[in-house]
Amino acid sequence: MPEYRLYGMGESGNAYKVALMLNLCGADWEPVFVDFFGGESRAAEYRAEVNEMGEVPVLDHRGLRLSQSGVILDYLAGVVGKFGPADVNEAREIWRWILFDNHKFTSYFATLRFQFGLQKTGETPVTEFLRSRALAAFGIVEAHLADRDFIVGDRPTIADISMVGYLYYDEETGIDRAAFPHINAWTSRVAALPGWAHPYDLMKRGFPGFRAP
Ligand SMILES: N[C@@H](CCC(=O)N[C@@H](CS)C(=O)NCC(=O)O)C(=O)O
Repeated sequence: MPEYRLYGMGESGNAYKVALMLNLCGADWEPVFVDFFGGESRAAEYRAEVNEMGEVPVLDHRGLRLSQSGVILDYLAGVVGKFGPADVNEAREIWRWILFDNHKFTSYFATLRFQFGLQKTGETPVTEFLRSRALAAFGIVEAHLADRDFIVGDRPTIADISMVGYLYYDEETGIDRAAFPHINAWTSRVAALPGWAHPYDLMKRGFPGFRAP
């Protein structure tokens, strides 16, 4: 059995953050497909046996079960010795950006993409609100990246791996991504790292209507 097992599915950018980290580190891992769209992660059994929070991703490392992508990335950086902070100041900065990512950069954009791009709700007051909040977060990251290659320091860290999690999907969100050249250059820099792969090449998709290529 591989050393690491990752519970998730291809559509989950949060699971992709961990899958990408594992791949960039050259870790021995396998995905464990969670039928999120079929309700598996909302079932009592999943909450009792896999994650009481009812979420993916969950990483199993030799029987240790971890959830929350930021915590998992921090754990892996420590265990593998890659993409972590060089000192306590960097560690604090990395957490500052991971928290911003979880609260704003990922969450508004991911929820917008889920409703608008996957569920195809069409425009609603909710999608309008989510897009305005996502655009505000994009603006902050765009400004941060105007004069730097990576989020913290001068090399890729788990802050980058967390924050790019939803940026390689191409489902419609109604956001003009061309308006964010610094973000686009940064995602290309991360995509050039050895071991990078697209989320749909790392984990099986589960959304209804998906047909295997
Ligand atoms: N902050 C969490 C967010 C995880 C999360 O929201 N995962 C989604 C799938 S991308 C999920 O499982 N949602 C289930 C729910 O909210 O009920 C992380 O970074 O791991």
